[in-house]
Order: sequence, then C-alpha cells, then structure tokens
Amino acid sequence: MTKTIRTSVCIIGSGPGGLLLSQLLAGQGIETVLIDRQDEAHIEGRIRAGVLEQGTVDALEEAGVAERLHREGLQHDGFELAFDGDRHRIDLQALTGCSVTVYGQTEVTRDLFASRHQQAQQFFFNAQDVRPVSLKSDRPEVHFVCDGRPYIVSCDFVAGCDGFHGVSRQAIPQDVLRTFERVYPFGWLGILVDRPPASHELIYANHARGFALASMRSETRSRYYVQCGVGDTVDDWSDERFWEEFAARLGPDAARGLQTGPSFEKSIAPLRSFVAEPMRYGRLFLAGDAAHIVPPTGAKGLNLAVADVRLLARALSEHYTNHNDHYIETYSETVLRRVWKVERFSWQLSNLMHQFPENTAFEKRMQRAEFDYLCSSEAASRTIAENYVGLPLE
Ligand code: FAS
Ligand code: PHB
Repeated sequence: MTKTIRTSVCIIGSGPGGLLLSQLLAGQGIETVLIDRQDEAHIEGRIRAGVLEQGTVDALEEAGVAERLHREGLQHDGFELAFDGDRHRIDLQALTGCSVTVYGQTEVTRDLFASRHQQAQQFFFNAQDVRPVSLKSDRPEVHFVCDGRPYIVSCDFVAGCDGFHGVSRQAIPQDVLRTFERVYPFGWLGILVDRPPASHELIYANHARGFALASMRSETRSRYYVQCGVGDTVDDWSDERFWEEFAARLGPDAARGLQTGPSFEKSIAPLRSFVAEPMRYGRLFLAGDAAHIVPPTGAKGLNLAVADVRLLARALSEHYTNHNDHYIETYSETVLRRVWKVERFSWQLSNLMHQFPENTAFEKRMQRAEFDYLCSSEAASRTIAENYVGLPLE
C-alpha cells in the first residue's frame, strides 16, 4: 500500500547541501521532506572538505548552526604554495581583508543533522528506487521505497541535492541537459592522523614527485594528501610509503615540523571538473555536486554547494513569502555564472600545482614561471587570494 506524503519542498539528498537547504527553508516556515539512499551514520562518516569560506560561515550562522564552528573552527589568515621546496605565503587578510575557517565537512553535517532533528525534520534514510516525476507539472512527485514500503512525496518543488552519482540530474531529458567535463590523470590519496599539523597554515606543494597538501582538522589532528596514480588503491600506499612521499614533496623546510604516525583513515578521491546545465528543469532545481564537481585543489566543493543552496533558498522563500518568482526564473542563470568562475579557479590551481604525465619540459617551466610570478606580484597573489576566500554570491 503506497503512502502519500504532501510537503512544500522535497529534497533528494541529505548531505551538507540538502541539510542546509532544509534548515534555511525551515527558518522561513517552509516545510521540507529529506530523502537519502544512505543512513545518517554513513553520511556523517564521509571524510571530505576541510576549509570553509566566509560565505559558508555566514550561511551556517544564518541557519543557526554555527555555535560549535565558532568554538572549534580554526581561523586561517593565509596559506602557502610551495614549489620544489620554495615557499610563498598567500596573505589572505592583507590581500582581501578576509580569512577562511578550517572546520571539517563531517562537523558541518553533524551540526546540521542535530538541528534538523531538534526541529523534528522528517527524514527517509536507506531510500531505494528514488524517482522524481511530473517535474513540468505544478505538483511534482518523488517516488521511492523505504523499508520495503512504497512512498510518494507530492510537493511544489523538488531540490536535487543528491551529489554526482544521484538521480536528479538524470531526470533532466538528454535533449535538454548539457554536460562539460575534464577528468584529471591522477587522484588524491588522503589520510587522517592524530598528530599536530606540520604547519599552522595549509601548504599546497608541487614537487617533481607530485602534489602534496598539508591540511588539518584541529591542532592535534592532521589531514594530509598526496597526488597518486589514477588506478592506485589504498593498498598500494602503506603509511611508510605515504610519509616518505609526503615529506619529500613538502620539501625539507616545511617537513621539519612534520610528526608522522599511524593513519586511521585512508581514502582515494578521483579528480574531475564537471558542470551540468541547466540547473533547473520545471520544478526541479539542482544544487551542489548534483550539478557540478571541482577538483579539491581550491577547497571549493562544499563551499560551492553552500552558495547554490543560499541562492535556491532565497528563490523558494521569495516564492512562498512574497509570491515573487523572479529568483526562481533566474536561478539557473545566476548560479551557473558563479559556478563557472569557481570551476575556472579550481581548474587553474590544479593545473599549476600538479605533475601531469603528459606535460613536456616546457609546461613544467611554465608552472615554475607562474609560481615565480605569484611570488613577485601582489596583483597575481591577490587573484589567488580573492578566489580562495570566496567570490561574491552574485
Ligand atoms: P553530497 O555528495 O555530499 O551529498 C549527496 C547526498 O545524496 C549523499 O548523502 C548521498 O547518499 C545522497 N544520494 C545520492 N544518490 C541518491 C539517491 N538516488 N537518492 C537519495 N539520495 C541520494 N570538497 C572540498 O571542498 N574539499 C575536499 O577535500 C573534498 N574532498 C572530497 C572527497 C570525495 C571522495 C568526494 C566525493 C568529494 C569531496 N569534496 C571535497 C567535495 C564534497 O565536499 C562535496 O562538494 C560536498 O559533499 C557537496 O555536498 P552535496 O552537494 O550535499 O553532495
Ligand atoms: C582538507 O582539509 O580536506 C582540504 C583542505 C583544502 C583543500 C582540500 C581539502 O583544498
């Protein structure tokens, strides 16, 4: 027996994008239902982003979930780029007047779940066969099965926040959807280790042996990455091999502060740049990884999802509160303009900081020349800084 549920906005995907959208809409008295194919523990357990733009912090404050973030987050006024051991600090504060906050996506997701539960949000976890239908009608539906029972959510709007491998983007007809993609010829191997960070700020390093990133989650927990082969598995990377490569790529100066130890999380992420257009089809709106992917080099994935959600929450709130559909009608055009600028920055920094198998000696010299130019030009450093702290919402 199918159970039908009626709500205003049905959100597919309960990652940071879907959770924040639900939280922001709830603040405007707009009811939502959240559907996810995983359970809460799995969603919270995913180790992903680590750096929040000021705009993301602002959104979490507006959503009323920034208290722990302010208590435990680490404010960073700069970060470093290193090239074969030479280091250059991008002084975010001096160049832009802004900072970033180091606070893991896991914590953001945990804070959002806690608040949604406090407000008795209706969730469906472990949902199967999720299908958004009738998207061109004024009463779209989302069909799914949960605990063996079929459900239909009848709603005004559907928000596709279900990530790169979700179903929402697939619901846009092939003759409407346009996709753009660049797959990088390497991945990132990431570890977590309970040791103090090698440096108090992030260091992105390009070395002849490959890219490395020294990041952190707290003053006692570090998050480190090395560029790895696109076909590598975690079994190819013992801790010993990781530490040897990581220290070599960071360079002797930066590696001086490195404290090695046993990793307790190790995973590999593929790198791609991807955009799907349009981000609206009828009453379906895409937000976050459902519509775009950036290589993590620019620390933009989570922040871009948050920016989409802020614009989508505004569009939906204006519809319900002021019967004004201007932001609904312009959502896709507005959000994509910013998405492409962030894609550009993430692609540019990835090209600068990684060793590409197909690069000739000339391209390697161009990378070094770009780094040397950054070191010598405040204007060049400012362009990196203003993208890293986050572009204006529109
Ligand atoms: P998410 O992918 O977080 O959430 C989508 C949700 O939809 C998931 O909970 C999923 O279970 C659910 N879903 C999927 N299909 C569904 C279906 N059919 N029905 C119902 N639910 C469905 N960003 C950074 O800034 N820095 C990083 O270092 C970084 N590392 C990353 C590493 C990996 C392995 C990955 C995959 C991403 C990484 N990202 C990183 C990007 C990441 O942080 C995303 O940008 C962020 O999670 C986007 O949030 P959402 O759009 O909510 O999508
Ligand atoms: C992280 O801490 O996970 C992190 C930080 C910056 C990035 C990517 C990942 O660019």
